[in-house]
Formats: sequence, structure tokens, C-alpha cells
Amino acid sequence: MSDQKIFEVLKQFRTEGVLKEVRPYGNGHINQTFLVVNTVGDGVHRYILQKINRNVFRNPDQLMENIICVTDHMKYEIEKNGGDPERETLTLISCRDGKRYYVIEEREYYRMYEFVEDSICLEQAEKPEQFYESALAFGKFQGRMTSFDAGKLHEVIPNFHHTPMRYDALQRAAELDALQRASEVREELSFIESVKDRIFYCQRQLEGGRIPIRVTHNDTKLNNVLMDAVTGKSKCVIDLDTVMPGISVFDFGDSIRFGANAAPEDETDLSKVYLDTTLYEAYREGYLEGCAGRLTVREVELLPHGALTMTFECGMRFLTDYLEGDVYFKTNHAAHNLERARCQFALAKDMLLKWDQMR
Ligand code: ADP
Ligand code: GN1
Ligand code: MG
Repeated sequence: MSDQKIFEVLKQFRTEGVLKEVRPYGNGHINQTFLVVNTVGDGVHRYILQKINRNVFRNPDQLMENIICVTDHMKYEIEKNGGDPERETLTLISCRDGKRYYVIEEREYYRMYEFVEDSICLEQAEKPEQFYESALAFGKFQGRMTSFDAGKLHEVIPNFHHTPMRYDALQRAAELDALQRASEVREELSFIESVKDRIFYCQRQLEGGRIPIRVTHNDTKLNNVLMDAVTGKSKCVIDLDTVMPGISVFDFGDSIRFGANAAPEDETDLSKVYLDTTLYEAYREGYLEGCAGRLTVREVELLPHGALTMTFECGMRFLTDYLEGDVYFKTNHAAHNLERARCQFALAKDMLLKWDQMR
């Protein structure tokens, strides 16, 4: 995005002070995120500016309607329970025309948030307590959204965690093989074939009515929760783009996939990739505590299945994107999605080895 475009966009928002600095920020795979620093008197006021990814979010008006509903509801719940509604959830900055996001020619969508100060965002837990804290935050998020009518939310990405459909998409991408990459990934494709039944398991549980639909976050990576820089306690769940009706076992599972991996999501030395069972246990404890007894017995039983399914699913999504030419996830180099996929499958294999312990 050109500087001129950024300045034009920033002018539309009701921010405080005078622009001092703006730069790309964070490690999200989807939106373009910038840190905006304004000078106010002797101090500064910081904001997050985001350009919404239109390839991923086909109906950004519905997406923003969701975010407005969710943050308003979160603020209501936080305030009711004596928390700080300005800091414990995201706060959108209004535009000069009163709207809460800015659109250029129905094509480009921008939004701004207050920067959550005195917080840290982790890519990997340095100690189990931090992972436990993130679990508590996602569990509490679940709780705060319980009183929200899920029917009011748009399904911004239909079938987002419909794992069998992700499997089908992978098969189609491999058949089409638009970039002639399929021959490179035969081993990964046959691994997926060999675990097909497990891939379908959670979806069947849902369709069989054995677990409930709830309002879930759906993208519970460790870097989607901010921790207090001083106390280390979790502070604010962010990246609310995919808050939709979903299942708790997948919120649990995606956190494990990302955060209980001993290595980063794109580790290429697969000997470093394994499920850290101490982290798994810390997360399980924090999530159950955060959910405060709301999960059913069957949901609790299915938590390890959620972890395994999300690891397969994310691996399949990375692999599909690799086969389709890296059109969905941001990548840093040509094989990035393939590396990410291989890392997910290595993690899934380790989960299978540790299955009894996970259960
Ligand atoms: P993406 O959908 O691309 O993952 P996110 O909304 O997760 O985008 O934002 C990317 C990163 O920007 C986050 O991981 C976090 O580091 C940072 N970030 C986003 N919103 C805020 C905020 N309000 N305050 C502080 N940091 C933020
Ligand atoms: C994306 O936006 P981000 O980076 O938090 C993706 C998730 C994937 C994740 C894999 C909207 O999350 O579904 O699990 O990458 N978000 C979307 O790291 O597709
Ligand atoms: Mg994110």
C-alpha cells in the first residue's frame, strides 16, 4: 500500500493527535496490518490500521457488522462483570462520517482499532503459564459470547471449519494441479488418505447432534490474544473476523495446533516438531477453567479430537493453497505453504503417537 494511500485512509478516521509514524505490524496471515503512532502533546496515541483481505472476506460489510456486534456485546459483558471494556476487547475507531469502517469505491475496506497498550503478543509460549493464560482468555471469550444470539452473526466464511469440505477442496486442487506441484506432495496426499476417517470424525459428531453449536472464535492462535506486559495475565482476545457459530472443540483444537507445537508453524526441521504435552495440559486446564463448567461431557471428551482435526485441517488448507498457487495465506517464499503443511502433518503424526496420553 502506498504512503499516499495510507495518509488518505488515515484522514478518514477520528484519531487523536498528529501522525508521527506508520509501519507494517504483526504476523497475521490474512489482513494488512499497520501500527499508527500519533503525537499528542508530549505523548503518543497508538492505533492499529487494517486493510481487510477481500480475497478471504467476500462480504466485508457483513464481516464488519459481525465485529461491531461482537465488540459491543463483549463490552457490555465485560462492564457488567466489573472489567475494563476499553482494554479487554477491541475498540473500533469511528470515521469522520460516523461509520465504523472506511470503504473506497466498494472495493477497499479499512478499519482502525485502539492499540492495546502495555500488552505483548506471543508467537510461542515461553512457559506453560502463558499458554494457560491464553486458554483462560479463549474460554472466557466463549463464556461472554454465550448470552449472544448466534443467529445474529453472518457466516462470513461459509463452512470455515467443515473439515470434510476442506478435504474435498484439497482433492480438487490436487486433481486440477494448476501449478504442477502435485507430484511433489504425493506423500502428504497419501498421509491424508490414510487418516481420512479421523478427518471426518468431529463433523459427524456435530451432524449427529452430539455436540452443540456455540458462538466461537474459530481462529484461536496464540498470537490472537494479547497478554499484559507487566502481569503476564491475558488481556484481550483479538482477530474477531471469524467469530461465528462453531464448536468449542475446534477453538480448543486450533490453539493446541499452533501453541502446543514445540516448534513454529512453519518449522522445516521436522525433528523439532512435536506435541508438547506439558503445554497441552496447561491449555486444557486453562480452557476448562475459562469455560467454567459450560462444556458438556461429550465436548470435553472430544477436546483431543479437536486438536487432531484442526491440525489435519490446517495442514490440508496450507497444502491446498500451495497447490493453488498461494492465493489465500500470506507467504514469505515459494515453498512456505508446503513447509507449513508438512509441519502440521508432522505434528499430527506425533499426536497420533501420543493419542492415549492426550485422551
Ligand atoms: P490477521 O487476521 O491478519 O491475523 P490480526 O487482527 O490478528 O490480523 O492482527 C495481526 C497482528 O496485529 C496481531 O497478531 C497482533 O500482533 C497485532 N494487533 C492486532 N490488533 C491489535 C490491537 N488492537 N492492539 C495491539 N496489537 C494488535
Ligand atoms: C489465519 O489470520 P490469522 O493469521 O490469525 C487463518 C486461520 C489459520 C491460520 C494459520 C481467516 O489466521 O484460519 O488457522 O492463519 N485465518 C483465516 O496460521 O483464514
Ligand atoms: Mg491473527
